[in-house]
Amino acid sequence: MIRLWGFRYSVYTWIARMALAERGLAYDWSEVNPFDPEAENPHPFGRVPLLDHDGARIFETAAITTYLDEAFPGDSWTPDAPLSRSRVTQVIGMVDSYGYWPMVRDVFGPAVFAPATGRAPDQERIDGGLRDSLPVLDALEEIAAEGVVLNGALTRADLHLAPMVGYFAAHPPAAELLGERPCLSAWFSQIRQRPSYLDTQPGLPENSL
Ligand SMILES: N[C@@H](CCC(=O)N[C@@H](CS)C(=O)NCC(=O)O)C(=O)O
Repeated sequence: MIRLWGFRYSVYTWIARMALAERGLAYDWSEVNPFDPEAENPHPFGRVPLLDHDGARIFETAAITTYLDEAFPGDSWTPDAPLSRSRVTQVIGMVDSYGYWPMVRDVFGPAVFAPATGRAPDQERIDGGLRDSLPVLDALEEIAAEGVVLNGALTRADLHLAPMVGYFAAHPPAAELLGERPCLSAWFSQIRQRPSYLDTQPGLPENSL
């Protein structure tokens, strides 16, 4: 039995759900808001997501997608060639270390999510997030242009990156920055059409303004 502990608006949870959808796996869902200090959260660092498969608990989204890749049948999301494998790890590492905070926490959160929940956008934070996203977008554009990964053959790099870019590009000035990077844009316009992406898209809170 598979159970995913996650928060419906969490970008990392979205990655795990997209991977589960790509593998065609059914799972039980436990909603936990990691920003609620009262919430009962099995994750030792108070984050989401966490996957439980027959009692084996896995956290860290890259570990979850690796597990789903290898434990269940389907096309491999890990290429064979050394450079491709390295690029997959590189994209995931860049997203985690340099992309998530500016693209999601500083841009999507204040520019898209906060206004949808009736809170005023913090423009200074958004501007800082847009600025800090630039080197990440440039490095990703270079990787997309090289074509070794982000090239249409699904890898764990695609799964890790698509929800991040999806949230980021929900803010029109961020979408413009993406549009200025043709190879990354072309990659995103393809991956955003996959059923696994569309079917797991979180949307915004229903009590939006
Ligand atoms: N390194 C973790 C990061 C997960 C993460 O940061 N998730 C966010 C939600 S998208 C979270 O739980 N944030 C709660 C917090 O920052 O306190 C992973 O790869 O799963």
